[in-house]
Amino acid sequence: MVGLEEARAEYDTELVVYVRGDNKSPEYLSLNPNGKVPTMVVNGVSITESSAMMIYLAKVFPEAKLLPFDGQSETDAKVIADVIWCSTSIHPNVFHIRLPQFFCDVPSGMERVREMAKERLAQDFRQIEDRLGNGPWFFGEQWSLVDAYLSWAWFRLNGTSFDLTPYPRFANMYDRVLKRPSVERVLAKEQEAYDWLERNDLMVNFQTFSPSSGN
Ligand SMILES: N[C@@H](CCC(=O)N[C@@H](CS)C(=O)NCC(=O)O)C(=O)O
Repeated sequence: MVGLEEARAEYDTELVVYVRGDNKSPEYLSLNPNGKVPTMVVNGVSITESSAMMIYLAKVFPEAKLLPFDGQSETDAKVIADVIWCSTSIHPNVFHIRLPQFFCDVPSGMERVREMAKERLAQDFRQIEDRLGNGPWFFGEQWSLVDAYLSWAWFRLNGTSFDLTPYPRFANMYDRVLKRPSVERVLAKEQEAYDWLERNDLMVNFQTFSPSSGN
């Protein structure tokens, strides 16, 4: 959504309510057979995987400078690798920390799942902290959707037992991302969705939510 806002694209959103099982409904699975969010539908074509969406938007809206593509196959491939790293390493590790019950149904094992994910994520966060040394953004001078994606991870981890204190540059980057007008607009829309979920008693409870609770 931040990419769409940065590009000033026209779009509609539809809430996928986990606790109601929306992401496993036949309608949703016909768009995204993985049963996960997000899904983006453009001109009747359904695009899954957040990394594919980010790369798609960067290509369709080059003037928005969503990713630092320069048209050189090799350097563009390196940018794509960083985007995919966010969705294949950072995102799943955040998921393991927030919802270990999705990966282990033995109560005594859940804390171990969380601990292992924290160890792996700490390695990723160290890399991010080092990259931000050439900042102010992940790719240097140019802000990108990777900064937004990483900020989502920070937001999700804030208040958990994952120690964020060794990453002051990352903390600073997160604060700057929150001030981008595109992000402010997205957060306002998200807040409306959260309020609606609360009012309708459909908010996910991270302690009790499990793969079967929505079905
Ligand atoms: N690789 C996917 C992962 C998406 C993902 O894990 N989404 C989570 C929410 S953050 C989800 O929908 N989980 C539901 C489930 O696993 O059943 C992407 O990057 O789009």
